Amino acid sequence: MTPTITAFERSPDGGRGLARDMRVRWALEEVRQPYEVRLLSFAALKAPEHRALHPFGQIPTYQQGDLALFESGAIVLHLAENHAGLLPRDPSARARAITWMFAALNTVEPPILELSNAKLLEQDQSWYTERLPVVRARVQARLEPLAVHLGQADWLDNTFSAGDLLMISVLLRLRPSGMLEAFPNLAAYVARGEARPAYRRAFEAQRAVFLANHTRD
Ligand code: GTB
Repeated sequence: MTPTITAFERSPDGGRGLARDMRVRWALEEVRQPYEVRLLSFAALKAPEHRALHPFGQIPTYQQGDLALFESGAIVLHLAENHAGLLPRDPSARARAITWMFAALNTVEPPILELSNAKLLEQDQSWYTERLPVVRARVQARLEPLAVHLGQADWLDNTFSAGDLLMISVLLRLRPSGMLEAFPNLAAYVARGEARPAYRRAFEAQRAVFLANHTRD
């Protein structure tokens, strides 16, 4: 049965692939699973019908038959566990790849999100310019050891996995800050992810939604 995911009808990311349906689309493309997309307005996100699928009233969700999931990380893990291509078969390598999925979402993403939120929501606060270097330093404190770990390798643990998919998705959110450029190996790692055919297909699919809604205005 073809799964259905949800995405923004009008994504505030302007078609740059930064909303979290993108990581689910990318995973679906990596495992070659066709999918459908149900687009939601901001009002529809908070309606009871959607909250029945996603208690927090957000995107993305994933439905396939009787199964309904929310949380992009859980959806990517579900896809990785049920299709070949996103997790190694060797149990230890598999556990390490899942560790990197958690590292992306639990350790690296929070300070990046804090930086995005500061820029988006706090610019007019009197304390903004004082706080910004503190928030940037927290991001830096995650990028430095990540860059050391990656070194000159292509991927975090030998072969491309769902850990890389999530880590690259998280790092992409940093691009407007210019902070990635200080780490050429991380910038190259992100570019390597973006160059994957599955990423390109996912990116074009989410961008097509933005362009369709944009030209209708
Ligand atoms: N932990 C959840 C997950 O990983 O699935 C978080 C889901 C989430 O934050 N969803 C956001 C949402 O639905 C969209 S992705 N927001 C609406 C709401 O909460 O009412 C976050 C996002 C939004 C915008 C940009 N952007 O403009 O660049 C990037 C990312």
